[in-house]
Amino acid sequence: MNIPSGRARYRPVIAALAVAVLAGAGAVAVGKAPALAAETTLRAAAAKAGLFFGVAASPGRLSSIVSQEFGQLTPENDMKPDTIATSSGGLRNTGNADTLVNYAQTNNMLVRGHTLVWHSQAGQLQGTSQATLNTFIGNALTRWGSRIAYWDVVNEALDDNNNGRRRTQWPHSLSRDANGDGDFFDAGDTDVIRNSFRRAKEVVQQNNLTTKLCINDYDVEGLTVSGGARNNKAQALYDIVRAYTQGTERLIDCVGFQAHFNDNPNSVITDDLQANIQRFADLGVEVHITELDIDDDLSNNDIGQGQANNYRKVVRACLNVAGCTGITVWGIADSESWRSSERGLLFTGGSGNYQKKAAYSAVLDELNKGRSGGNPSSPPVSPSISPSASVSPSTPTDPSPCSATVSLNSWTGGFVATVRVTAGSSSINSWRVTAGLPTGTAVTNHWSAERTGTSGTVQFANVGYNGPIAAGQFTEFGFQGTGAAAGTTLTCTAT
Ligand code: 9MR
Repeated sequence: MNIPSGRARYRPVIAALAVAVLAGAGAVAVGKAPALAAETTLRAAAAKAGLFFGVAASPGRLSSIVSQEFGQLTPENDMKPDTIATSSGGLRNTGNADTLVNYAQTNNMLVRGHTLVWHSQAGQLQGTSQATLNTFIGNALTRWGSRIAYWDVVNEALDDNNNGRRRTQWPHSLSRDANGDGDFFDAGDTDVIRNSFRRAKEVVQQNNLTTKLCINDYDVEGLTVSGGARNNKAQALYDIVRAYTQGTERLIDCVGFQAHFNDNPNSVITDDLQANIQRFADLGVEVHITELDIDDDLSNNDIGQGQANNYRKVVRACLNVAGCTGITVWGIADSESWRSSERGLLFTGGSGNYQKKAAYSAVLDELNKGRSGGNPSSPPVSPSISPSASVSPSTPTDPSPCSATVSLNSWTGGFVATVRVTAGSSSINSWRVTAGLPTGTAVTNHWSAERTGTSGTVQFANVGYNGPIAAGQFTEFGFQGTGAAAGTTLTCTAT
């Protein structure tokens, strides 16, 4: 993926809207995709839909269900600094972490490392310097290398109560806001988030690792909180991710929404979950639901259909955004959860003897519907709340082989465009999107496509992995530019 770059500071403003969709001409569509049989495990259904479905676990919970049902593993506690870090940033006591990584490798599961820089469970690192944190980051990253697909480099950096501020306790006390303007991005500012990601990125590059570097937090899932007020914590996270992905440095590869949903007003499931996932994905990062559990209070103490419907909403919101590439539940069974009284997981039972809940069946069913198997669970985003525009409804017009729609994330003088290419009633092998840009608008960067041209008529063609699209399915690519993109026309052709 090419890296959007070139913007150091933003003034997020809204912009808008989808632009014209012109179905393509002159292309020959090829054979219909066969009807697909439903998968019978979460792991297989998710893989078919193009994402992972994982679970948090510890060595004592590695019963056969783990590798059967889940394609990804997060150590629930065994990679936290209080377990594995020495006071000088070395490693100790890595046995449980090794067990989990080995198990995952044996069973072809992805691993999410959790977590490097965190105010909680810091153990011997509590109060230490950035230099020692950097030493620890280097040691932890190289200990497991590319066997860890994703690392939570920074966890829970933002304050509670929807105040939109960062935490002030260590390690955030290492940050300095020199001019007091409320951000930590200016020349002269020190930022423990930036510095930790810089160190992690350096280690990844020096060691040729494929590990992706994530920032993870809770109560950041919706654009709004209960009652409709803006989710300031989500906005603060968005500002951080934007600053460290769209500027000259691309430090952050992925964003984790913990998704511990409960009846705290800042922790409910809002209808704009999908739109919030989308705006992060529009920055070119992968979005993951990392610690999912859903309090039965959110369905009137119902762990039957009520809770199942809540799970459906969350899974559907992720599936509807191509950049949402994984969902992890925070444990197997209610009784073994950190919040067992909330009965928020997919299984009852325990100790290796588990029974599927209605929520399990709902998740499996939703995953089996695939990426475009359901309607968006959210209405269009209100511009007063989010700088992101919603994806316009895709309206493939048969017999055209494909169609293209765009969603824009714009600010004064620039934009990021996410283009969705949807196959018509037949599958396609390759596609080409011709964009007619308004005068004065130029493309500065693009990803997940080949590009010819910079301004005026610009051609985008699929890269190797995203050319084939099954009937009715879609893929997405993106580009960044200067000027304004509203009024851009798109034409899609396919073979
Ligand atoms: O589930 C974890 C629980 O077993 C630990 O006692 C707890 C200690 O802080 O951490 C729990 O996991 C947390 C995760 O690491 C970060 N996000 C919130 C999770 C639930 O508290």
